[in-house]
Amino acid sequence: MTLRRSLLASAIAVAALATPSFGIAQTILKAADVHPAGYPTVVATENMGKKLELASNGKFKMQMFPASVLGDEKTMIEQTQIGAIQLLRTSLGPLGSVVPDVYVFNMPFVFRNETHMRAVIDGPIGQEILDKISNSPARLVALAWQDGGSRSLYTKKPVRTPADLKGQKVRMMGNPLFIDTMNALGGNGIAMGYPEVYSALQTGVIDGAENNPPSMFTANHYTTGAKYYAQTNHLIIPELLVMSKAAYDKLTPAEQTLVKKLGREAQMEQRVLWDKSVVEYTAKLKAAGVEFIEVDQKPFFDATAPVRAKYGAPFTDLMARIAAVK
Ligand code: GTR
Repeated sequence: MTLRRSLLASAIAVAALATPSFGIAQTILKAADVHPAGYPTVVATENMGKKLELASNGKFKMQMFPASVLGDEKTMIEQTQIGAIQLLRTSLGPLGSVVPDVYVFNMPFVFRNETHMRAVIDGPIGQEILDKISNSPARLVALAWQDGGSRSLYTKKPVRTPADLKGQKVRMMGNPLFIDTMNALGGNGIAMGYPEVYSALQTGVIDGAENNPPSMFTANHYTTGAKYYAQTNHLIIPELLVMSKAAYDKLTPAEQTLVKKLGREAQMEQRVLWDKSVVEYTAKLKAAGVEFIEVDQKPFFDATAPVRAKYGAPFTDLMARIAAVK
């Protein structure tokens, strides 16, 4: 049994042994995240759990499994689908392979900037995508959005234009759209789970990766020699809090409303924590010697046009609506 599998097994055992509190059986909700304790998504989800415990008089208790202890995102999405994990904070990246409707938010440069992305997810389009996930056969209930900022490239050799990516192996999230994106930019996209990226950078299996500053710092990727951060902002991918449908269906209608309300509060709380963490971790990366390179986004935008054409074909109306959001 691998360490992850045995952790998962003990997590299930903990849930089965849940002790009654206040005279009622207590339900343990296992929550999971690839990020470590203290990361904005983890803190906001934990606080949601505390509020849920209080509002339900102890009927529900959340137990957080951070730092990928239950596996990479793809594995955790599967575990949430089958009900072994009840609450998951995940990027929409790996979810694209499970619910193709979310591809529209996975495309490079589909949002003008983060303000535009927030306006879209806070409005009717954001709700439509949440509903599409919940109504899909994936057995997931999309509770609320989370913020993952903008993803930029970090490599061992500096990148200023797409031509500089030639011959560079760059880790992308597991979703063919992202591999196509990197290949369209001229590099070699390599799909890999988040927990493997650090050692792949260290051993030279890959030459770079792409992410936001808080992830680059907290996952220690900056210590591997990938110290050139080219600010391409090529992907602005909203993140998500999902509940296993198996767990959601066991709730009363009032509890379902409560979980959605608290999910929405977690969204707003995380956003504040997120903005602070981007400032904090950008400063830490710079202090650690990471060179932030300003790049002209236009050649990166132009090179990825075929990806938007290919994956955006089923979403042309929706993309026009997204572009029209101020
Ligand atoms: C982070 C994101 C995670 C995960 C990770 C990755 O920015 O918050 O959910 O998707 O990137 O690159 O795998």
